[in-house]
Amino acid sequence: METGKSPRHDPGVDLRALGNTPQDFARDLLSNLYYERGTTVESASAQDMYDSLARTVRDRLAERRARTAAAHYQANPRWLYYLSAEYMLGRQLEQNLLYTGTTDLAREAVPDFDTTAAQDVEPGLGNGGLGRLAACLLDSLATMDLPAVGYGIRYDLGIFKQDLDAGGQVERPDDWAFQGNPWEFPAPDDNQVVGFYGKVTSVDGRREWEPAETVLGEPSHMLVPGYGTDTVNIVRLWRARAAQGSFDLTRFAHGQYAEAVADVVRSENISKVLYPDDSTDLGRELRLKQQYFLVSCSLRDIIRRFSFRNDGNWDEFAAKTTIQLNDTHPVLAIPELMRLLVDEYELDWDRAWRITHDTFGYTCHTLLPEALETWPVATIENLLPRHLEIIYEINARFLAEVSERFPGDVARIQRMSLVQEEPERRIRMANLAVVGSRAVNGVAALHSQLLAETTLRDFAELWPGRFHNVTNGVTPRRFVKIANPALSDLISSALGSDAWLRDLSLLQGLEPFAADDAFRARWREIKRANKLTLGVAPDFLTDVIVKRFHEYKRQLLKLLHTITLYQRIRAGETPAPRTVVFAGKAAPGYWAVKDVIRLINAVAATVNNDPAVAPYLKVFFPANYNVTLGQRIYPAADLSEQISLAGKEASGTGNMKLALNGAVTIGTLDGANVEIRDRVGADNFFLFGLDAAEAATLRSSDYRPRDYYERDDELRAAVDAIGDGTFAGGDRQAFGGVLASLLDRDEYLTLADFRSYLDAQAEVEKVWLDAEAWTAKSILNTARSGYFSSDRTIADYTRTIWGLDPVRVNP
Ligand code: GPV
Repeated sequence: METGKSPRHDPGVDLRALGNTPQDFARDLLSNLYYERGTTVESASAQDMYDSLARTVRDRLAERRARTAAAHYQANPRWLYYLSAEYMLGRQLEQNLLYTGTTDLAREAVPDFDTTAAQDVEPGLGNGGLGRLAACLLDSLATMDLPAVGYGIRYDLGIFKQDLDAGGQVERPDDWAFQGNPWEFPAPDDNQVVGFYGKVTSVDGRREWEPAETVLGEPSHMLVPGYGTDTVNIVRLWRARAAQGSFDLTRFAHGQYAEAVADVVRSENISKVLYPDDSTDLGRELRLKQQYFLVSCSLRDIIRRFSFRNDGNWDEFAAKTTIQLNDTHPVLAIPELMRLLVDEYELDWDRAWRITHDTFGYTCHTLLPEALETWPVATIENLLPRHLEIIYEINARFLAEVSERFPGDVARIQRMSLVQEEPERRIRMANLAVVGSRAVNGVAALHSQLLAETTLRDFAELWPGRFHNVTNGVTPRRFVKIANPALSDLISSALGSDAWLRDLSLLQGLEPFAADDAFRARWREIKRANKLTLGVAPDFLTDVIVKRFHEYKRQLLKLLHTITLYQRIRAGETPAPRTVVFAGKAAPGYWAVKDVIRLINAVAATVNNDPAVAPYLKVFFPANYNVTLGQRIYPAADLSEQISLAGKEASGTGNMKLALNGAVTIGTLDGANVEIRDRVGADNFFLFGLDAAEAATLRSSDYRPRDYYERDDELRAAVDAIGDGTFAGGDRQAFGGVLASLLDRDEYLTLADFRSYLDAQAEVEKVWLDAEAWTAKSILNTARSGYFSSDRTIADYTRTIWGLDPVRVNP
């Protein structure tokens, strides 16, 4: 048991008396309705019923959780702690019904099940791929019985909700827990005190930090059940609270109401809102406060848990504890652990450094320079003065090591230093992460290779053994079984069991069915039905590009193709009918792509209102792409667009979700696309575009997008249509920014890849018109994508980086 309180108390009753007969379930539901909500079946609102159902399901997991905690206490295992500023957990109800095997019981017991289930709100505590990956990894860790805790921040407001107003993105706050969150267990007694600002003094030869401000971190946890096992792990989320007594009664008495709560508000703002900037470094002080808040609370909690069975035995710490840093957001954990060990537990520096270094692993998720976090020295000095001293000390010792290996190589030392000098002094968080970790990994084979050759090259030369690849994966439970129940049933009946849900390599067994007419017909029927559920035409090719909006992801390239299709149809051509689905959010301040969203919707309005075009082309932009919407889109997709400029997308994970649902990919050799193509076969993947080396060469040469524009008539016509008011009621200025960015800069080589992309799309269309050939490719994509299960990802981490053993939970 890991709460630290009365570990071996055995209540002497069997809580599994939470039975699974329809009577048991109905009784527990009623009991929750009466005793937790204080209402009756007759007067229950949809929210009352939802909350009671959630508790009824949750209690079944809670009992497994108690057994898991007991097994973990018994085993005293090596633990994995996953530190992440983001988790995109997705809706909980359907998952937890599935994992407890109570779906049918719930449908029977709840009067209006669909209305009740529709109350379930997805906790959107992340931006995109990085946050969703964290959730998939937690799912797989539990499924594989590995002892792990996820640590994160319980933001009051998650990723904003996206509305479309006149085609443009409008952001609304996501007050996700407004009606309460029945999945969460508060643990206020496990709170931690976090310090900020203040000064450092020397006391008896030791450095002592006296913070000027303190905030409470109050944890709560959500359950993370494994599939097909009794293991239930937790994700522990911290919420900032003002210390008791922060309300200023004196000010209140003087009528200064806002001032009376100023301290409370200031403290609680730390976990108020998720920063909505994906893969860009914003550099706001509050963000640094969030990062330190997460790290400080989590490390103290980790030490508390360690001390419970291994008190004071610091030489065991790194053997019992491995902490994975999800990108650089939690990298202050490195100086914070040093501070705790040296200042608070009084270990000498070298011993503390050995422990720290042996404890951490760092996963990098990008190659984009603008995503590599740096913080001004002045900001850190003000907020975390002792941490800055520690970072300087780490740097001094590290640079001495570099000088010894590369004497006189001043340029190298400047590049590797944790401190950037120009144009202002800043701390390079990725460098700190690499120096302070035992293992560093990228998230796809190409990404890890490029990291070692470019972004982190100096470090890979110094410590080649520290660098690894762990290709991302996705959970097949949520993204196939729950998202696509009909396809899952077909797969299970073809394979003779549902064992594939815990061993996705078994999907290979589907390969022979690609040649089976009846199976192919059934496969197509399911795709058709899934399109109807999504609300798109069942016989059109469903062509999807769903992901965060970024220039490097090149939604504009897809749009240029769409405009060309429109112009061809207007000119009398009759291409294969297709629906182009765009979905995704843009960071609120990222105007370049907000204009792209506006342009897509302007094109959609023109295309969708043109009766001459209607039989051949539709453009669909459902608002507010999130996990829930993704679960509806992936099963309906025929074509998966993965068209980032090669060398820019670290991995991608939507590509995997789509392939597993039978979408065929059109893509560049970027991120995990490379591995998808290797596995599904070049014949079952539509490749186009520059590769990473070619793209880098072209970008560093005198690239002139206008040359491509002038040489290609269709490209010119499509670009001209953006600038001549075709999609803006004649207003030539409406999309001037987009036009200029394409013709003057085209940073992501959209025009250079346009013709190659259109050629590949022509190939797509040819194959699509042969429904049998297309379906065979679709089936083979599913059959050969078992590698992209996050269970395999976890097996790789466990083997190459974490060295964890499973702990089985007694039934
Ligand atoms: I750095 N990623 C993200 O979602 N947010 C970030 O802040 C950063 C990276 C993404 C990458 O862009 C994807 O290529 C990758 O698949 C995903 O992280 C998970 O590794």
